[in-house]
Amino acid sequence: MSEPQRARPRRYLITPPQIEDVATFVDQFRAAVQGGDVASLQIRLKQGDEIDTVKTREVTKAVKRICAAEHIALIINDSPQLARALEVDGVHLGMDDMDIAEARELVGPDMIIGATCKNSRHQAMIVGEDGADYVAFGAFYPTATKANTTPADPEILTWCQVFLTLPCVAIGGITLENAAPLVSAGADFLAVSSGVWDHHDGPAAAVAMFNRVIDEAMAASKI
Ligand code: TZP
Ligand code: MG
Repeated sequence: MSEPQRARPRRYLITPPQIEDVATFVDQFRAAVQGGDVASLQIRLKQGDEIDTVKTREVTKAVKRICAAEHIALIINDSPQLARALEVDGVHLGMDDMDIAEARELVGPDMIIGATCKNSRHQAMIVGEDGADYVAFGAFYPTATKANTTPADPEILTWCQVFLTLPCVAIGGITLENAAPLVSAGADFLAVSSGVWDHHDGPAAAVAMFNRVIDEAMAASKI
C-alpha cells in the first residue's frame, strides 16, 4: 500500500453564527488555537439572512492580531467589500453572493477567495477558471448552523484531488465522530463550527482531538 502524497489536511474554523460577547469568543478562539493546528478562521456572523456588519467588524478587530501572530488566515464571509475594508486575508463567497470573477476584480490578486460549490463539480471548474483560490463542498452531514443546505457526497472530494489543482474544503456538520471519511476521501481542509465551539470538552480539546483524527485517517488514506 502506497503512502498518501497530499499534504496533511488542516482545520478551518468558522465562527458560531451569532456571538453575544466578543471577549468570551476571543478566549474560546485562543483556546482553540492552543489545541493545535488551525489554518484559518472564517468570520460568519448573521442577523437573519444578512451579514451582521457591526459584529463582523468588532470580531475581526478582536482576532486580527492573534491570527497574524499564529499565521491563521482571517476570512470574511459573503462580502468582498467588507473583506477589503477590514484588510483581512480572504473572503468566502456562496453561489448567491458576488460572482467570483467580479470579486477578484474588486479585491485584487492577493486576497484569498474561497467559493462554495455545494455538491457541484461544474461549479468547482467554473470558479477555478474565474480566480477562486479554494473550493468548498458541503454540507456533508446535517447541521443546525446553516439553514437550507445541499447534501454533498464525499466522492466529490476525491474528484477534486484527481481533477483540480485547487485545494478543497469540506464543510457541514463535521464532528470528531464523522470527520475521518472526509479526510480519507480527500479533504484538504475540514471546516468546522459547532463541532469545535460546542464540544463538551471545550474548543482546545476539540481541536487537539480533530488533529488526532486527521493523523489516523491520513495514515489509512490511499489518496
Ligand atoms: N455551509 C454549509 S454547512 C455550514 C456552512 C457555513 C455550517 C457549518 O457549521 P457546522 O456547525 O460545522 O455544521
Ligand atoms: Mg454566503
